[in-house]
Amino acid sequence: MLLAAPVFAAAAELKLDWTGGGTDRNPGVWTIQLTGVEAEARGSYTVDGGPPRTFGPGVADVAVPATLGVHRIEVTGPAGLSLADTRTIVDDDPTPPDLTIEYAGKGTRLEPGVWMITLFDPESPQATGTYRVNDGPIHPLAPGTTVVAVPYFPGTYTITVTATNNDRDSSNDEDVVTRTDTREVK
Ligand SMILES: [Ca+2]
Ligand SMILES: [Ca+2]
Repeated sequence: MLLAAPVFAAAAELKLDWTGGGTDRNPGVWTIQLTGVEAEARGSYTVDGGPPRTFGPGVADVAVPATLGVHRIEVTGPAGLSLADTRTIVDDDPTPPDLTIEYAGKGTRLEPGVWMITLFDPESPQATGTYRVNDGPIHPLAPGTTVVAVPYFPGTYTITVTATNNDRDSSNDEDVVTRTDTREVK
């Protein structure tokens, strides 16, 4: 008795993976992988209930939407295969930089003093700022500590410091903080 020739038909397989940061800065990518099917086999996927899109054998990358909130992909392959995945996208930096102004001095013409501005944002190292004294020129400010001399002429001086996390993945994403300090020099 002859045995029937073995059939080496590969099993159809559908995979769905995700890599990324899960943030609006780096929402990530879903990877659909379809193997073990005929070259003309097709599947389809939808993102957030949108229009279905077709994919074939091999690998297909699908960008996760960068908008905040929950995003879901639903994948349907041939042979009744189906998979789904849900990701929640959060803001990579929901806070303005830490910004402080410290003063050291005596408020006299001999020792008008200095302002020490410290700008730091743990989530956004690219944070920047500006400062100005009264209505004077606006100076750029980098992360770290910056020392600004108080003018030595008698008068009242206000330093205004504004800092941003430069987080602009969407409208209303940026976070800005402003601080002031006023000193009198006699
Ligand atoms: Ca952001
Ligand atoms: Ca921040």
